Amino acid sequence: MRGLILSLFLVFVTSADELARRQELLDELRRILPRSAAWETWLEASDELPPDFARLPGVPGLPNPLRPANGQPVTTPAEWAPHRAELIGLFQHYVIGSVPPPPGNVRVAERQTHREPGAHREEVTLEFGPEHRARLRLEILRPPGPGPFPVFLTQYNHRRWALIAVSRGYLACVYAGADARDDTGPWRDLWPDHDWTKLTRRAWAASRCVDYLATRPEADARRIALTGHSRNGKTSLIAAALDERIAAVISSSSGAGGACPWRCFSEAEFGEGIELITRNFPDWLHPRLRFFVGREDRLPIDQHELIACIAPRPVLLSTALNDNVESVWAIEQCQRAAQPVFALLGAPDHLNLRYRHGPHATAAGDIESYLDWLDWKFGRASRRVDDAPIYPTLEDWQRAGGTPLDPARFPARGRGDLLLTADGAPINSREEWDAKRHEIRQRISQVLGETPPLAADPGGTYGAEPQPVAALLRRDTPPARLVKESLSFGNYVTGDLYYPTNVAGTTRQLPAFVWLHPLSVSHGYVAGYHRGETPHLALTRSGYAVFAFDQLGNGARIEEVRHFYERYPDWSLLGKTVADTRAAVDVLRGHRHVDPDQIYLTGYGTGALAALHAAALDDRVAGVIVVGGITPWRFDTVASGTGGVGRWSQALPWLPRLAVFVGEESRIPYDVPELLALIAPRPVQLIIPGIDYQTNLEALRQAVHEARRVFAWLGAPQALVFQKTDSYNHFSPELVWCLCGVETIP
Ligand code: GTR
Repeated sequence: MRGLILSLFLVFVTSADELARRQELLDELRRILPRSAAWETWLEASDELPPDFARLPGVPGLPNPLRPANGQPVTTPAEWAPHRAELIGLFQHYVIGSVPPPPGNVRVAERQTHREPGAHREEVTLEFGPEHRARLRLEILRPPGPGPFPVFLTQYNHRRWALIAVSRGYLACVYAGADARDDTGPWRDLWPDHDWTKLTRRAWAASRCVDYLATRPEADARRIALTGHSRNGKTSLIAAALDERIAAVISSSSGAGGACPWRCFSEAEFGEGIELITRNFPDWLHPRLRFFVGREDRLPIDQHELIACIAPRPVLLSTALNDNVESVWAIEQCQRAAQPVFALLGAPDHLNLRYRHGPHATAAGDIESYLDWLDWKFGRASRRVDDAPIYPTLEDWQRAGGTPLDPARFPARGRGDLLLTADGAPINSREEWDAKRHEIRQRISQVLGETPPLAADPGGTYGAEPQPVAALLRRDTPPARLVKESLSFGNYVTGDLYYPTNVAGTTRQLPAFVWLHPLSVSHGYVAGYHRGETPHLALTRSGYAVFAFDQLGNGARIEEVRHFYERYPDWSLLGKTVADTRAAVDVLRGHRHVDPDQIYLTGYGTGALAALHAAALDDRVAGVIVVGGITPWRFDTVASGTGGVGRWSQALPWLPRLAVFVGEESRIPYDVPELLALIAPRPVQLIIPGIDYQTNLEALRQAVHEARRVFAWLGAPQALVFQKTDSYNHFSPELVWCLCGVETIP
C-alpha cells in the first residue's frame, strides 16, 4: 500500500514537474519568437503546451526512416507497412493535421462537356461527405480517342501544364485545390473533428479526383500521376504519401514542408525554416510544428520520411538551383536519406532528382521534361533520365583517393596544454609561443588538407560578376547611398565590395569586414530567405567597407563544387573556403578605400568556422566576430546530441579528414581553444544563440575559458568576448545590429 502511495506521489510530482517545464518552454518561445497572431489564437483555443523536449530524443541528422518501429528494426517490405502507418500518424500529428477517412460517397453533381477543336474538355463538380455538402470542381482535358490514357492530375494553378500533358497523350485532370481556385476551404467545418491544414485538405481533394477518375473508362486508373509546384508541390507529396492509388508524383520546387527537410533547410541555412513558414502561412501546416523552431532535432520525423511513405512509387523532385525557397543540398540529403526505403521495396531508382538553372519559376521545357520522366516511369518511353547530384559525398572523396589521417598518430589531448611547449614545460617567451603557434598551424593544415600551389592575383574587375547573374541573386543594384564594386580575386573568384557612396572619390580608408555566409545554397552571400536587412548591407551602412563573396557550393558557385574532390582529393572544402577568404584579404589590402590594418572577418554558421580558421592562419586579419556555427570538436560526439563531428565529413564533407575521428574525438588534432589562441591577442567576439542543438554551450564556455588564458598571457584578456543570445539559431535582424554595434572592434 505504502509503495502504491509512493508511486502515485512520484507520478504526480513528475507530471507536475513536466507541466512546469513545458509551461516554461512556452513562455520562452513566446518571448523569443516573432509574434504570430494565428499561433496565439491556436494556443489559446487548444490549450496546448510544447512537448517535453527533455523526453523527446534529439536526432540531429536526418532520422533513418528504417529505424526500429516498436523496437523492431525494419528489414523487410512486410515490416515497412506498419512502420509507414506509424510515420503517417506522426506526420498528421506534427505537420499536416489529421485527415478524415475517404468519404466513400463521391458523386457527380454537375457535368458539362465541351467539344473543342483539339481536345475534349469537361467541367465536373463532385459532391461528397456529410449529406454530400462538400463540393469540388475539376476539369478534364483529354486527347481524342477512347483511351484509356495515363492521367496527369494537377491543381488549378497549373492548368497550363495540363495542356502540355494532353499534347503528350495524357488525360489531364485539373482540380480546384490551389490558390487560383480553391473549393476546400468550407471542408473544415464539414469535418470539425479533424485539424487538417489547408495544404492537407487540398491533398485530400486530389484523392477525391482519384475516386472519380476510377469511374471513368478513358482514364487508366493504374497510371495516375500527381504534380504541383511550390506550395502545390508540398500538397502533391502529402497526397501521394496518404493515397497509394497515386502511381507517381512530380513535386516541383516544394521547398520547406516539401522535399527540403526541416533539419537541412532551417533559418540557420538561410532557408525558409519553421518559424517563417508557420508565421507567414499559418494555415498551411499544423501550428504544433511551431514548437520546434530551433529544435528541429526533436521533431520525431522529417520531410524525407513523407517521401519514403510514397515508396516504391516513383517520385521526381524538381529543383531550381537559385530558387530562394529551396536548396539543392537539402534535396540531396533528402534523397539520400529516403533512398533506403525505395531500395527495400525493390525500387532503388524510383526517387529521382531534376535540376534546372535559375529561380523559382518553370517554363514549358521543364514540364516537357517532367513528362519525359513520367513516360519513362509509366513505361511509355525507354529514355532514362539519370540523376546528377552536385554535392560531393565522403564516398566521392574516398573514391578520389583522399588520404585519411591516422588518429593513432595524434595524442588524446587533455585540456590545458595550450601554454605548454612540446616537452610539456610552461611557455615563457615569445619565441616559445611562436613555435607553439607554428606547431598548431601545422596540425590545422593537416586537417584542412594540402593547399595546392596558389599564384597571386592582385585583384581587378576583369571576370567580375556579370549583371544577369547579379540580378538572379538579387544583388544587381546596391541600395541607396551604397557603392558596390565587383572584384575578381584568388583563383578567378568573384566578390563584391560595398562601401558608403560618400567615400567614393575621396582618399578615405575604412575599416573592412569580409562577410562569410553560412551554408546558403540558393543565394550565397545574399541569403535566400531572410527577414530584415542582410548582414553585408547593414554593416556597410554603419560605416564599414564590406567584402562579400559566395563560398564554393553556394549562390553563383553551386555547380563548381561538383567534382571538387576529383580535382583536389587531398584538399578540403573548408580549406578552399579559407584560401578564398585569405585571397579576399589580399585584394582588400590593396584597395584604395580599405584600411589594410583593419580587415576583420565576420561569419555565421559554417561561415563562422571558416572565419576562425582563416584568422587563425592569417595574421593580417585584425579580428573576428562570429555568430554560432562552432562547438568544440573534441566534445562533439555522437552521444552529445550536437550531431557529432561526423557531420563535417558526411552530410557536408567540408572536412573529410575528420571522418576517421568519429569515436576518437579526443584525438582531433586541434579544437576551438587552439583556433582562438592563434587569433589572440586580436579581438574575437563569439555570439552564440542560446537554443542551438549543434552547439554544446558548456563545452564552448570551457573552450573560451581555456583560450582566455592565452589572451591574458598576451596581455589582452578582454579581447575575447563570449556572448550568449536569448534566441534560437538564426541570423535575426537584431543580430545584425548587434554586429554593427560591436565594441571589440575599434
Ligand atoms: C512562398 C513560400 C514557399 C513556396 C512559395 C509558393 O512564399 O514561402 O514555401 O511554397 O511561396 O508556393 O509559391
